[in-house]
Amino acid sequence: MTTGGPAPLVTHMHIADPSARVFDGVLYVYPSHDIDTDVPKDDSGEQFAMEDYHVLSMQDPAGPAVDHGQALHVRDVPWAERQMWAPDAVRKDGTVYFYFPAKTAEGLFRIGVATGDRPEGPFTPEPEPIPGTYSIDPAVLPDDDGEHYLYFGGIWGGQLQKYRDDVFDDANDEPTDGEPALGPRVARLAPDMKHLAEPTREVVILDPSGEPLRADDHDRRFFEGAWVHKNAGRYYLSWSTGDTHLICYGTADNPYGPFVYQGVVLTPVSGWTTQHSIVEFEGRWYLFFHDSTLSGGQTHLRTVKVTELHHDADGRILTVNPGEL
Ligand code: FUB
Repeated sequence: MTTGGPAPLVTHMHIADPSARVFDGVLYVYPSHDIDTDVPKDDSGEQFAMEDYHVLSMQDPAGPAVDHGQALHVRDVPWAERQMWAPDAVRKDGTVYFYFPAKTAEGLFRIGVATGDRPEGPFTPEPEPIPGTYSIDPAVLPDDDGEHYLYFGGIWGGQLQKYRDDVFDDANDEPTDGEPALGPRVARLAPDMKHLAEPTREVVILDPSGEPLRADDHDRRFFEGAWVHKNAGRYYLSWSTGDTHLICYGTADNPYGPFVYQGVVLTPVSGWTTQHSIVEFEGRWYLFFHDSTLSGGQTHLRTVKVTELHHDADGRILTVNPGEL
């Protein structure tokens, strides 16, 4: 694990899982808001006990970042009980749609949506989670034709391994050995942005040889934190590999995939989790990511950073090594 890198966006609170968006020429960052907790650490991530969200804004990636205060609290979400994990937000026709995962009283992650008039919130949640959604880490691609695609999913604590074809069975588990790895889920959003327009489908990630990545390929297989950006007409899916602490990416010619594995976006940071977003601002690309440097390595107390990201002439992403920043 490495330490160092760029300065934290803010130091007065711990934040993670940054989804960066540009509205009206201003950068907005939608992160998780980490808190300290006595909950014992486990592989299900119970120690990630977040209760609310704050939104940051930046006039420029060089900073400073302004904290706009609490935008949504779990107590105001009728269906949610705990663990407000990685969110995202997009704007359509003047309304900002804020997507977030949280656990119900039954302990199952669902994905909700809340709306507001301003990018910084506050956001008013819908009374029920989005029908047909489950697991964690929602991320929305606003495509050039006006359609929006919702990606989500994460294995282990993110519970994706409990589902097959959108159906939950507690007996389901992560595929093993040579079986194909699970991919994130994707569905086009309905015009109201609060429902799926279609059943979700699995996003398949292929090795360049054409074979699906295998479940035992821990250096490349999808774990959590899907993000899709579009550059020069190509769709780029990037994701965390979880227990090997990489952000990898693949490309496709459409939002559903299959995506073909291309390489590493970000090498391991300080802390167990790694999460990110990729956004274009004033003609340059930026990678927002988190690490645990501010808390001295405590995985559930993270901080968000940003660095410029480069695509080469062939569209390949140049790997970011936090130790070299
Ligand atoms: O922040 C809680 C979870 O940790 C996120 O949902 C995952 O992506 C990982 O960063």
